[in-house]
Amino acid sequence: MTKSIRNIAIIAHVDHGKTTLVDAMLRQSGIFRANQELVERVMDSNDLERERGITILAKNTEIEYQGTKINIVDTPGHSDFGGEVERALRMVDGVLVLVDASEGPLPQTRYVLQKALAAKLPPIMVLNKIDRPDARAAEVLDEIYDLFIDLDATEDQLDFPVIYTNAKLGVAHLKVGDDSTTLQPLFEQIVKFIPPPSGDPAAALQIQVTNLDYSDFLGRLAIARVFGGTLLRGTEVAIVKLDGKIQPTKITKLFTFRGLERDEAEQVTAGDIVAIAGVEGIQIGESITDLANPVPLEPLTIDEPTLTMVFTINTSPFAGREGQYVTSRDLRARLEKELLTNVSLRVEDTGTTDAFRVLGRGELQLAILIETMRREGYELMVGKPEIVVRTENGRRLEPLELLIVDCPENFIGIVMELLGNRRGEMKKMVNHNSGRVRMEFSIPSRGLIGLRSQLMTDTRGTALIHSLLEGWTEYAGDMAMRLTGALVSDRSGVSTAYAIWGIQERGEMFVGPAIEVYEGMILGENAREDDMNVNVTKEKKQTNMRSSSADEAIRLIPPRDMTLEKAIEFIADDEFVEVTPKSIRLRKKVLDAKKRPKRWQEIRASTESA
Ligand SMILES: Nc1nc2c(ncn2[C@@H]2O[C@H](COP(=O)(O)OP(=O)(O)OP(=O)(O)O)[C@@H](O)[C@H]2O)c(=O)[nH]1
Ligand SMILES: [Mg+2]
Repeated sequence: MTKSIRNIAIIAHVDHGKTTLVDAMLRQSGIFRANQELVERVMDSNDLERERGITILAKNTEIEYQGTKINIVDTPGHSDFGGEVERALRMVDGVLVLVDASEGPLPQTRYVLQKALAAKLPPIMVLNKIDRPDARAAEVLDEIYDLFIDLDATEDQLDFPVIYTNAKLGVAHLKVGDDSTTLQPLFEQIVKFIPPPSGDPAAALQIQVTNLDYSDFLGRLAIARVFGGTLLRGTEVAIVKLDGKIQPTKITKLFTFRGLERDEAEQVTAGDIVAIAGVEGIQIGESITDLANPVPLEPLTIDEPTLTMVFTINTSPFAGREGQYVTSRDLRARLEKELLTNVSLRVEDTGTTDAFRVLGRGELQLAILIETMRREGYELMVGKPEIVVRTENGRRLEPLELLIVDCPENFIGIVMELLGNRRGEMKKMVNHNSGRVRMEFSIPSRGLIGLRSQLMTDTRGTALIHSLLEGWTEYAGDMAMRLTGALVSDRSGVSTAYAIWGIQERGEMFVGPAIEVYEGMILGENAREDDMNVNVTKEKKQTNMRSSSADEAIRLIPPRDMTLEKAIEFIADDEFVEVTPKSIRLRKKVLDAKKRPKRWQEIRASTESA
């Protein structure tokens, strides 16, 4: 009586339309009432996903097509969340590889395809956004074949079906321009081409956890794939921990997916994707098997983190004013909780109990974690992101990226110079004769820190950049860092318009008037290379004499809005970003101006000793 099942993941480069396609699939599967109001990109359900319009976490859903149950995992396309894709691939038997019919394959297309091919998952190629006026489906398909060949795909793997879609309208075509008006051709290909899950319902129980969820009533829920056997509600089973230890437990509830809902089930069988309650303490990658005959599955292994940032308790003079959780114990507990679900993150202790080294895949991944924490009421400080360096056989190695920059022709020179300073090496340049060029560089990951904002400034917001971890390379030596110093407050007080008016010609301000400041807080970017201490609290002297200059109207330039990501990109080694639920402040690590080493002396000394 087991229904026919297909398990698929949708993978692609960022923004190529995965979540939009899942929307259309859900709508057309008849799972919603005809008049049911649905938000756009319904799977992007958490606040930060909706605000930013990107997917951060991989999520499961399910649809029915002519009696076949199709479990779908929507995955994020941004490279910082690649760990989500790696773990989603463990759940499925095939993938939809989406490619924007105008942009073509980009670095994350390569990354996810490589992972899918390595896992021997058959791909269906979906060329999306065929409605774009600049769509070039035929050319893009050629680029995709080239990519497969480049990735050493086997003959079989090259034999993939191709579907052309407009995910926004919910239309799929087998040939560009055929008369289809629905996604039916896509559903058909999924059922026809993606193999049904293997696994025998009568075999020994083998389940692997690939995600965690939490319910107030049921506690921890394991989202898992049943690889073999049948699991009945209420049975005693064994959790095989990552270290091989066995923990007996009783399954209290079982759920299968249906659209955006979950249905309670009495039993689940090999092939299905399920949510399981009664597994307190279970972790991602662990197995659930028979108690009498435990046969655990291989634990999940995923790529190592490449970027690290130190998270510290807030030691600023304003600490504890705006947040609820401020102690090192709070910070530790929160980071440990994050590790349960965020498989690509690591946390290490440092020499002190007040600071933790957090390792991840990129600046955005860590910024999302920090933003989530501040919304939950945490206060903390973070230091400049650093690249993870490895030593192998006495050689110092650092991660290397493939970087693609797409920009208007007239910025080629500027982009090349900027990347040259960051030890980027140009490998290829393609001109599609659209006025824009696409350049490929090989560059140490270090060179990407803070690159995005600088590139945006230098190309007036027109450049698109994408990167992909390529491997490890010999440490490339020093790299140009921020060339400017900071404008630093020399005292505590409240900023005044009059004082800012006097300071603003020195550089660019980050604070406006009537802001409370403290000694050592960064007020702006100095135009020169050293730091400058300034008094931003100065009041205008009252005077009886009228002078034309004193009465000159005070014109303030609006301060640069330092978002969390901009602040993280900006800070130097001797600076922190202070994060609270209400504020983002930048500060020097040493607040006392008299004790603070001069920035350049300090940095030179540290690079000489390294
Ligand atoms: N013109 C056009 N736009 C589309 C189509 N499909 C998606 N889009 C738009 O592309 C943008 C990105 O869509 P998403 O569905 O969020 O892309 P995604 O692949 O899920 O993005 P990430 O999860 O962040 O990697 C949105 O503005 C969509 O409206 C399409 O077929 N045609
Ligand atoms: Mg998405």
